[in-house]
Order: sequence, then C-alpha cells, then structure tokens
Amino acid sequence: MRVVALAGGVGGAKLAAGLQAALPPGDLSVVVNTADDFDPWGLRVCPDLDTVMYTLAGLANTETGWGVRDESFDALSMLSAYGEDAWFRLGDRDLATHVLRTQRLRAGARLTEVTVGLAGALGVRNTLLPMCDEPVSTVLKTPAGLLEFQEYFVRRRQRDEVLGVELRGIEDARVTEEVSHAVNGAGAIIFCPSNPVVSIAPILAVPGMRELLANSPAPKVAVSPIVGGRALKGPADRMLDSLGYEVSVTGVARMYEGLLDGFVMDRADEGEEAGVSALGMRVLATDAVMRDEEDRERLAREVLDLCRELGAP
Ligand code: FO1
Repeated sequence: MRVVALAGGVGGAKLAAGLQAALPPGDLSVVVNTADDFDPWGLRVCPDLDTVMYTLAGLANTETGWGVRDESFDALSMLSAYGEDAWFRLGDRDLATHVLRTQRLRAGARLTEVTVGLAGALGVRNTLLPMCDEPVSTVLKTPAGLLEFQEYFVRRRQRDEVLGVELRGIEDARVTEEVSHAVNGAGAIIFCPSNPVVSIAPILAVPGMRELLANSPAPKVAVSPIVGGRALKGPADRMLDSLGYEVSVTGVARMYEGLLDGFVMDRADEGEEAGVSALGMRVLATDAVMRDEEDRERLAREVLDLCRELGAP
C-alpha cells in the first residue's frame, strides 16, 4: 500500500525509518518540513530533509539524530581558524550535500528535483519530498525579539520563550505536483511524531496542502510527539505551552482536528483516550516511544494496522 508520511526532524525521521522497514521498497513518500532551512556561508542547508534522508539511507548519526555518522569537522575547524563563529556544526560529509544542493538550485533545479536526486544517489528507494519548492523561513517571536529558527534552536539552545511563529514566504509557497501525486495515490497518510508547531504546522500551512489532505479518502493518522505530557526531545512541550496550547496529547490532537481519522498515543497518556475520541478520532494507546530500530518498525506496523482498520487497502 502506498503511504505518505508528513515529517520534520529527528522524531519524524525515526517513524519514517520504521515505515520504510514495514513497507515494500518504493511505497513510502515522506513530505518534509523545509521552514528550518537556512544559508550558512551561502550554502542552502535543509536540516529536516537531510535528517530524514540520512536516516532512510542508514547514514545518520544515531547519537544526535542529525548529520552524517562517523563525521569529521575539518572544514569547520578551518572556518574557525579564519575567525568564523561555527555555532552550526556542519560536518565534512554533510557539506557535500549542501555544496551540491546549492549548485543545483543555482543552476535552476527545483528543491524537489535536487532532493529526489540526492536521496536516490544515496540509495534511498523511497520518495523524499520537500513540502514545497519555494523558500519558507520560520521566524520566532521571543522576549529577545525575532529569531531565525536555527538561531533559536541551535545557537541559543531553545532557551527563549516562544510567543509567536511567523512563516516567512509561506504565502508564495505552492503544493508541488510531486506532493499532489503522492497524496492522491496514497492508501494512508501518517503525521509523524514531529513538533506540531514548527515541523508539522509549516507543512499544513502550504496553501492548498490542508485541502489536498482533507480531499484524500485515505485514512489520516497522527502519532503523538507528546508522551506523558512532555516532548521526548526538543522544545515542543514548552512551545505548546508558551503559545497557549494545552500541553497534552489532546492539545496536539486538537491542532489537527478536522484532518485526522486516528490518533496514536503512548499508554502513559491513555487517560486522555476519551478526550481524543471525542474529537472524532479512533485512538490507539501503545508503546509510542521508539528506542531502537525494532521499536520504529513495530510502531510503524501498529500505525499501518490502525490505518487499515480505518479503511486503508
Ligand atoms: N542541531 C544542533 O543542536 N546543533 C547543531 O550544531 C546542528 C547542526 C546541524 C547540521 C546539519 C543538520 O542537517 C542539522 C543540524 N542540527 C543541529 C539539527 C537541526 O538544527 C534540527 O534538527 C532541525 O532544524 C530541527 O528539527
């Protein structure tokens, strides 16, 4: 069965890897957030696309979840020797991705074409798609002022309170023909356990994306990024709180209300089953924490089973 997964960075990449293991090669398309992208030293870096690509290619640094494993940082050391402030850790192998992507974009290729080319060259047999081809940048409103996403996330280590989120350029973004084709051909659509505010929301904010998903007859199931009322990794729980959302699986389910047929939560939150069911979603309470490859595939299979219960072929 062909499946589309919506994903951001590390959490999304884990479930995408589980889905890749659980499905026949070529049946998975992953639509990835690009609002974290930025251009250190003039290179177009797409952290979420690269995290998913390296994970699906089996090249990811499993400690950090991002970047390439067995990495060296000699180029970065040389940049520091020139007096550069190398706060964003770009490894030597990772740099090859950014060099090629930047060159191909400059030659006029669309981000989708570049992404499919890079992933294919790394042996990924599923389809990796940016949420759009146009540049979109998450800018966060904080007490310290407006912060570009990586400035907030990496340089300032997510210490600022997030009071608002701007998606610069989103009004000019368009759903690509590749994403439309993947969604219209999907038997199931899965919202990975990524940050609902800065990873999934930008994907849904691409003009036409919500309609495309809503018009698909395929069952749509989300996996909660909140477990036991907290985010497993990253700032999602603090962001939900400071933005006024309820920091719970019910709060996350409400953000996707109207789009979802099913919701997968961890058993730690099964007390909220009634609240989420009341939103019109079929609930599955299971072990939603992916500690290793086995967990990833098991959770992916359970999500696909729920999709089939909800009518997927
Ligand atoms: N995250 C960090 O916390 N520190 C880094 O130095 C860092 C470098 C980096 C390089 C390439 C890449 O693709 C991702 C990188 N990330 C780093 C992760 C990245 O900031 C986040 O994964 C996403 O933007 C949020 O999901």
